[in-house]
Amino acid sequence: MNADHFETRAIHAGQEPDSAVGAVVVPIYQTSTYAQTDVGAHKGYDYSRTNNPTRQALEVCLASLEGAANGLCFASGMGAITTIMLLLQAGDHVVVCDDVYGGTYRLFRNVLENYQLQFTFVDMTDLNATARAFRPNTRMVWLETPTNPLMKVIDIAGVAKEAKSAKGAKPWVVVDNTFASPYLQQPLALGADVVMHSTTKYLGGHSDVVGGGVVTSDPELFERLKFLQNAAGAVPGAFDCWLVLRGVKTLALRMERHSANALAIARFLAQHPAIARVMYPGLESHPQYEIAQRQMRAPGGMLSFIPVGGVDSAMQIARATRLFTLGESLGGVESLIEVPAAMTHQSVAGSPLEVDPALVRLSVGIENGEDLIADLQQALHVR
Ligand code: P1T
Repeated sequence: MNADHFETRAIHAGQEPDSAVGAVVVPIYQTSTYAQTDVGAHKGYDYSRTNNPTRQALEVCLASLEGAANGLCFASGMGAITTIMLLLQAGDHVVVCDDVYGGTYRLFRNVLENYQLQFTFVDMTDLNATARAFRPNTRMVWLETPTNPLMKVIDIAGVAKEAKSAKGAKPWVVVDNTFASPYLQQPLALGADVVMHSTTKYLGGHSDVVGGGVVTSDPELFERLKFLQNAAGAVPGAFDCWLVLRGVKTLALRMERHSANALAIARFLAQHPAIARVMYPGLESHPQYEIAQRQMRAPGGMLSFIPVGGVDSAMQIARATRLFTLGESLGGVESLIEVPAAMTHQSVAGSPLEVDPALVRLSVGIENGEDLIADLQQALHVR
C-alpha cells in the first residue's frame, strides 16, 4: 500500500473491505473481548485494550500516512505523550523546544519531574543552543513544529543531525506533528525516530473526537511502545477510532484548503493597521520561512497574531468574531479563535515559556476564505 500516493493511502491503507460481510467501511468492533476456540487460541484478538480491529485499521493507516512501519493509537494526544515518556527512566534528561502545548509543559514540569525526569527547554530554532543543551544522560529530544502557539518552525533534519552526533547514547528525536499533519510534514523522513499526534486535531478534522497516535519505523521502539500501550492502557474506543478513520480520508483536501485560507488571512492581517505582528510560516517575513518552504508541503491552518492595542484588543477581537468560534483546540473544519495565555497555555504562566497575554491564535477552518476575512475585518473594527 505504501507505493500509492498519500490521498490513496488515506482512503485505503488498513481499510480493505471487511472479510466477513464485505463492508466497504471498516466496522466499529464495539467489543471488549473475543471468543477463543480453545484456551489461549484466538484470531489475533483476545482483549480490546491489547488489540481491536477498528483501532488496528487506524494504526495501519496512520503509519502509512507518516511513512512509518508501525502505528499505535491512544485515548488522547496526552495519553500518547504519556506513553512515549514511559520509555524513559528516573534520571533521564529530555531536551524540549521552548514553545509547546500547555498540557505538554504541564505533564513534563508538574508531573514527570516528580519521577526524576529532567527537562531543559531550549529555543530549537537555534541548532547550536540545542546541541549545547545535550547532557550525557539526554535520552530524548522533544519538539513541535510549527510550535503551539508561537508558530516557530524547527529544522527537524538539523535537530536530528545534532542528536545523532551527540556523545554517548543517541537521544531519540520525537516530533509532535499535530500542527502540520502527515500531509504537510513527514518527520521520520527527516531523521526523527518517533512521531506523535493529537488525532483530536487535523487527523480527526471535525472537532468530534479526542485521540492520539504514535508512529515509528524502529522495530525495538515499536515493541516497547506497543508493550507500554497495553501496560498503561490509555487506548481509544472503537467508535473514536472509526471517527478518526473517517476524518483521515479527506485530510489532503482539508489541509490544502486550511493552508490556502490561512495564507490569505495572514496576508490580510499583516497589512492591517490594527495588527502589530503576524506569526505564520507561509509569510516571507516569518523568521524560518525558508525552512518551512523546504520542510512543509504547505504552511498549514494555524496562525497567531498580536494586535497593536495589546491585551484589551486581543480580548475584544476574540469576543467579536462571529464565524470564528471562541474555543480551545484546533484542526477542525470550523474556524476557532482563542487567547492562549488565558486558555490553552495557562499552565506556562510564570515560566520561561510564558505566552504574551495579547497573543491571539486562529485555527483557520475550511469555510469560504472571503467570509473568514470579512469576519475578522468586522471584529477588528469593534471598539
Ligand atoms: O488534547 P489532546 O488530544 O490530549 O492533545 C494534546 C496536544 C498535544 N500536542 C499538541 C501540539 C496539541 O496542540 C495538543 C492539544 N492542544 C489543544 C487542545 C490546543 O488548543 O492547543
